[in-house]
Amino acid sequence: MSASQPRVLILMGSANDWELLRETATELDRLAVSWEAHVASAHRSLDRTLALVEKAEREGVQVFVCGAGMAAHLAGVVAARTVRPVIGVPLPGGVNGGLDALLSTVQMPGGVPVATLAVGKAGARNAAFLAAEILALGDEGLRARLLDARAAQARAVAAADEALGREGSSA
Ligand code: RP5
Repeated sequence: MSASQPRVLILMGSANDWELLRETATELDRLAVSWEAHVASAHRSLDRTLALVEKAEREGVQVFVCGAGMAAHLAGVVAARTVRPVIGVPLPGGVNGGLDALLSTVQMPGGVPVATLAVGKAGARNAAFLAAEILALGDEGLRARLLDARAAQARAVAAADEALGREGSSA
């Protein structure tokens, strides 16, 4: 949990999901966005999950990130309870490397959206960036930090190309 009042609530269907959802927390820390994380299963602890969402709303959480595997309905039930943005991260471990979780998360009925990202680590990292982009609509400092992060990515690609150096040519 980060120190100040959380702006992002990270929910995961199982403690075992923290290995990947930690990526979200790490990127939020890099962007100086406060967060809090909880284990909250859609199927095994529905009432507690909904109570966590309501409490988070009262306390000012602005974006929800929900990661789950298999029959991944966590993001969907959270979206059913709130009109704040819900970002879904399908996790691998089930059928076809997480295809089950992807479809369970993305196939929401019209009117109850879940912004569904890639399966696994890339999705978990992008959940932080997308949450930050939403928050940055009203936060110029955060927008500047996002632009810095993009510039750092571009520098890293250029550095990787340079490191490839002579191996990158038959000459
Ligand atoms: C989902 O089922 C969880 O999100 C997890 O990814 C998957 C397996 O749960 P555990 O057996 O690890 O508790 O609800």
